[in-house]
This record gives sequence, C-alpha cells and structure tokens, in this order.
Amino acid sequence: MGSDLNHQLSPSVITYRLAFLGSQHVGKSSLITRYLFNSVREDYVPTYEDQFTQQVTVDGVDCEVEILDTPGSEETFYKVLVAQSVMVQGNRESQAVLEGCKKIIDRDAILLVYDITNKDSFTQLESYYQFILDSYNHIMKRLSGAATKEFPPVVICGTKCDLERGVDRETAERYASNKNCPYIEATSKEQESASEVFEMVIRELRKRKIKKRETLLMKSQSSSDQCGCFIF
Ligand SMILES: Nc1nc2c(ncn2[C@@H]2O[C@H](COP(=O)(O)OP(=O)(O)OP(=O)(O)O)[C@@H](O)[C@H]2O)c(=O)[nH]1
Ligand SMILES: [Mg+2]
Repeated sequence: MGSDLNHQLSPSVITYRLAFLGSQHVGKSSLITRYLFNSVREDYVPTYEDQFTQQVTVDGVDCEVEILDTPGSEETFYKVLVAQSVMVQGNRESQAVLEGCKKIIDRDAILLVYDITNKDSFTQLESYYQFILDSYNHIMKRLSGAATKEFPPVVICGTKCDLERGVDRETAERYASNKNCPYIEATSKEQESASEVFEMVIRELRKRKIKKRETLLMKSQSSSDQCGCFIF
C-alpha cells in the first residue's frame, strides 16, 4: 500500500521526514495508517517499502510529514543491509547499500518500534540502533570536508499497549534513557494514541529547531561583539 498525497503547501510549511524501523509484525504500518488515515488493515500484510507524504496540524500549526515505512522482515531490503553490515571490516559495500543507509540517516527523526507483548522485538531494538549508529558513522566518514550532518534523533516506541505486556515499561524506559532517546507507548487501535506518537516527535523536532536557532543567534552575537573589540 503506498500513498503520495502531494498537498499544495505554502513555502513556510515545514516538512518533517521520519523513518520507522523495527522487527516484523510490531505494528509500524498500523501506527502510520491509523495516524494518517484513521484506518488499519486487520489482516497482516508485510511491508516491502512505503512512503507517505501528508499535511498534518500539530498544536495548531500546519506542517507536512514524509514517512518512510520499512519492512521488519529479515528477507527484505533493510534487514539485508543489516546482515551485510556495511561496517564489517574489509567488506566492500555496494552503492545500493550505501544509498539504503543514507535514506534512513537523512531523516529528521527515526522511530525505533517494538511490540510490548513481544520480548524478542524489544531485544532486537539494539541491532537496529547499532545499524543507525554504524550507518551514520560510515556515511559521515565518506563526507568530504567538515562533518555537518547531525545524528538523527531516535525515538523508541512500544506498540500494542492495548494488549498484555511482555516487556515491563521500566526496562524499556531505562533502555531508551541510556540511549538518550525519548520513549512512548501507543496502540494503533485508537487514533488519539497513534497521533500522540507523531505529535511528540514533531514537538521534539520543533524544540530542537528553536534551540539551534538560539545557539546560532548567540554565536553570531558573540562574534560581532568580538569583532567590535578589534575595531575599538
Ligand atoms: N492489538 C493490536 N494489534 C496491532 C496493533 N498494531 C498492529 N497490530 C496488528 O499487528 C499485526 C502487524 O501489524 P503491522 O502494522 O503490519 O506490522 P509491521 O511492523 O508494519 O510489520 P512489517 O511490515 O512486516 O514489518 C497486524 O495484524 C495488526 O493488525 C496494536 O496496537 N494493537
Ligand atoms: Mg509494515
């Protein structure tokens, strides 16, 4: 299922580019379609790769989300990337592998998803996290000149919180906190719950943008002050 709803947006509307990663069957696609279309497929259809673009409103402000939905299946592309790890020493990476990594790292935020009823999906978060970290380091190494790309914020999301849990929340929160990642749980049975995930991510990205702008402003002020010292 793919969707590319190109809305006519004013140039001031900001686009947030997100990627969803996580094991098979954890509910990545359901969360996305519940948020965007308020619907989910009841039958399970494994994702190959989907991209969604849609205008949304968060805290009364319009923005656009561009969402990359990846497959959790080991047989499919991204798992192949992990298995063929571009970081394995002496392994000559192909252009396709590099492009695949870049596609994820270039996002504004990455959602690492696990199913709170399924311990294995929680354990597997670590290999996804390492994949992001290794891809980032690898891609940065290949960038010529000064490294400019920031490490994308990673948010850990537990799904299916309408069901009995198999992973306790404290353990998951501790894991996220150790990685310095925000943590959230949701169910795709309810749109409000699914929306909270996306809204939390967008708020987080907005906060970072403001902080960055303030830092830049402070830097430019202090450099103009310094400049003043030399002049006078
Ligand atoms: N009870 C419950 N079931 C869910 C929830 N989210 C997803 N499911 C079910 O879990 C199954 C897998 O959901 P998907 O959204 O296809 O999972 P996925 O992570 O996209 O799977 P892949 O595309 O294979 O990686 C489906 O049968 C969904 O109906 C949830 O929050 N609660
Ligand atoms: Mg899917």
